[in-house]
Amino acid sequence: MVSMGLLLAGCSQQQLQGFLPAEPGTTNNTDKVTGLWVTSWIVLLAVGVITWGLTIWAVVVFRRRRGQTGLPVQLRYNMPIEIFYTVVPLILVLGFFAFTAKDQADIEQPYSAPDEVISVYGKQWAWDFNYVNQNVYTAGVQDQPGEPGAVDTDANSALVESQIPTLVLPVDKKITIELHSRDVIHSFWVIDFLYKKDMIPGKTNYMYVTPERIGTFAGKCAELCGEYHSDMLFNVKVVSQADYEAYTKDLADKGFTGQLGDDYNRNTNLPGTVSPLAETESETSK
Ligand SMILES: [Cu+2]
Repeated sequence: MVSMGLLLAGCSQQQLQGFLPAEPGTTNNTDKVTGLWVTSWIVLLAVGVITWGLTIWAVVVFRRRRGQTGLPVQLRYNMPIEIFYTVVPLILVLGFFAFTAKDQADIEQPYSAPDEVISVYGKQWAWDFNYVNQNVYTAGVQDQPGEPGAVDTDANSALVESQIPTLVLPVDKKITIELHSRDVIHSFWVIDFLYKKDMIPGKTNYMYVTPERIGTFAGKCAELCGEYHSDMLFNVKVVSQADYEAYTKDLADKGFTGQLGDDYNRNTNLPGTVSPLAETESETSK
């Protein structure tokens, strides 16, 4: 334990958190995720060291020596070893499962009284953000073919950096994020929040998060969703409550009031929607 402490004392912050991007305390969940990640690696490296050690030991001790011929002594099985390598992995797998399930249940625990509700729509290839409590919104500019833009990985599309949508969130507030899609499956990923979740047409997914660090964090779509998927970027700006109020008030003053709801979805073939063609066909067949 002491040697472990010494070993860890020599580590940089980046190494201590297993090279995950977020700084400690970025959200109420990041330290939990980092802890699970780092502890898993320590356990797995210990398993690795024991396994590599035993392998090298067996290779060296039981190597064929000069003058030896024929096969070595053949063993059918060794009961203690059989039990050891059945029980230990079982304990490891159950342990990983239990700790993961516990952290996941914590992270997925809905807020009974969120301070803010944000309704996000993913669309090819941008984001609409609805600030539900303030009844204001921002509409992301959809990337499209055109002159090459500043952030392009793709020479034929027109997105420029200033057009990347920004989601503004107040610090230290409980936020419920509703995730929707207007067309195909996307995935809402804020890298430094160490969490992402799919946005599925016709279904609402939820994320519950309390941002705890003021700053700007990069977000992107994490589900291949078509030609300009790589330009489906956004920023999350975590600000003070006062700045948040000023931002949403400014949106209201500029006339961005109301919500961009399902009526802008591109899909019309969801369950319960009848195709206009099917209606005329049934009319003519009468
Ligand atoms: Cu996408």
